[in-house]
Amino acid sequence: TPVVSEPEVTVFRSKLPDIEIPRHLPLHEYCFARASELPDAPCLIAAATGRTYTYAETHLLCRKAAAALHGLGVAQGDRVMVLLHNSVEFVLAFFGASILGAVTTAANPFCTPQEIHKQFKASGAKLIVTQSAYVDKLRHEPFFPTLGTVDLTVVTIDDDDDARPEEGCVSFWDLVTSADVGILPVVKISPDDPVALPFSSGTTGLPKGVVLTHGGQVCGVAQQVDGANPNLHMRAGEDVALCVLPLFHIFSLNSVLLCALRAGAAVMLMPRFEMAAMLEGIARWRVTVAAVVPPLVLALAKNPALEKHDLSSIRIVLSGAAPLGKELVDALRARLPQAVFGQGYGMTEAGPVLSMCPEFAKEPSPAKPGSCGTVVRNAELKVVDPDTGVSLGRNLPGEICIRGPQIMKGYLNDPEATTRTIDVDGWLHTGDIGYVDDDDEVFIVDRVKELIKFKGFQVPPAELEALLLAHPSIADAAVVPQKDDAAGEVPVAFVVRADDSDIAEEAIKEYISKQVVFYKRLHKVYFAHSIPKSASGKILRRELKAKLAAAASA
Ligand code: 4UV
Repeated sequence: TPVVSEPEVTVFRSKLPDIEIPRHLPLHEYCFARASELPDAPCLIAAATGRTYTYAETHLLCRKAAAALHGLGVAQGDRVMVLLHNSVEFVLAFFGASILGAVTTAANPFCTPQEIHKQFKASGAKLIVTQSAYVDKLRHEPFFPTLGTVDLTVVTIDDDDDARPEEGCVSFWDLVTSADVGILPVVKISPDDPVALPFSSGTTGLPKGVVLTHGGQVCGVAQQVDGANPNLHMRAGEDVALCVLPLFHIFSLNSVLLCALRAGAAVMLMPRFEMAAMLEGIARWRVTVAAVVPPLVLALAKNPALEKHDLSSIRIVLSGAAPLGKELVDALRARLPQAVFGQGYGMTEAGPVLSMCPEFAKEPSPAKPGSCGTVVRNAELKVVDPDTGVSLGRNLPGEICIRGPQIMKGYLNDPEATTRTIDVDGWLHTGDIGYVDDDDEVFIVDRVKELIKFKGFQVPPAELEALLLAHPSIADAAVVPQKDDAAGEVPVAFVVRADDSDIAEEAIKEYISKQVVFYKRLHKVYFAHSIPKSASGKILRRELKAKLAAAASA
């Protein structure tokens, strides 16, 4: 019989040996596995109130939150929407849902009612945990006409005896304080059951629900912090992780919260980025591991207030979500000489981490400036020619693909988008262009997917294009990234006016601003006679980007 030979594939793997991963454990059991060993160690530090919660307290409160959600009718498989800034309540709601076998879909509370409603609808959530300041968004006609009815339960976290819950809402703490964990139902959770549903546009189109499972997240965390030589070394009872990046994004949820808990470290929760409070918090609680995005590195490198605070506790600065320039690292390194700087490379769909700086390992090995580290353990990475799909060897840039037990199960209710992203052999195609060098280090050089990243936040062009096309004065439109020193990239639009229209740039920007969260706002509108498209009608984004680049260098 003829031998069918597989096409040659160069697979890159971690230099560290694979590890044993307890994939069978539900995520909450896996993350709190050490709670009984470390009952009195700090687990959560709420920077806003100064309160610290031990592992024993946090674990009990998570179970109480589960009982509270159960009392509100949340059952296995249900979706719970969390519309919160980083807070103790975010953590309790997330694990409370997990304990019940329910799924958390978190969103940025700064989103508009329209954006929140889209995710709420798409996820099929019936309950939203939020704070009273955002309840008005959930009353906003025509998106949310049903507040307080059977269709939607709204739980608010910030009411106390002085401020009773908003009308139509129930109080999180009333329910949690009085909850009886004895009523918790016995649920059987399998590794393939979903636990988190972040939204991401992936390589193309509109935001989609990314189904992350218990088993997948256990693997994604284990690849970073488990084993004899963890890639991201955090010490139980000693390390304190800075949690200022938003937990509704996968970087912070997975690599900060879940990893720190699994390791037995403490998590200092900051509700939002505010320089003075962050520096005070770092000094007061002796933060050791700081997860950041490049704009935060820039802000830190430039801020004179840094000198006034004792930041000597920081030993790891992990940057991710967007490219980090070498000059920027050098500028901050001068001010934090004791710290190790490096990058992680993640993508929501990838579970999320593809590669991590090896200098963060328990037994560190060196990494070059600009590298995104080496591929995580128990996973395979390959680089393919984006046009032919042919696997490429070292030092040749192509599309990065990842395979392993940590990647998403797929997009929610979207098998077509799923098969476009994860191929039949199980490879997830990232839409990122990069290469692997002679020392197994990953370098990202470009992005072929549509996605725009403003300070690490996702801006899906298709979403803005759909809004633009809905405007009667606009005949056609395309949105592409423009380079920006502070934000990395900003979205700009090319617009073809309708025949009889003289609509101005400001009017278009305002029309978009009213409908989207701040980081999706258009920074510039260029009027054009037509939008370049392929024969099949796809926008030729490369041409538009080239136009911008040519204009910038002229
Ligand atoms: O889907 P997403 O918004 O996901 C992220 C996740 C980043 C993480 C997660 C865990 C970590 O430990 C960590 O260090 C980073 O951003 O956007 C995915 C896209 O963002 C770009 C790239 O285009 C991804 O496909 N991106 C992410 N990290 C980097 C990056 C990086 N280090 N350098 C350049 N681009």
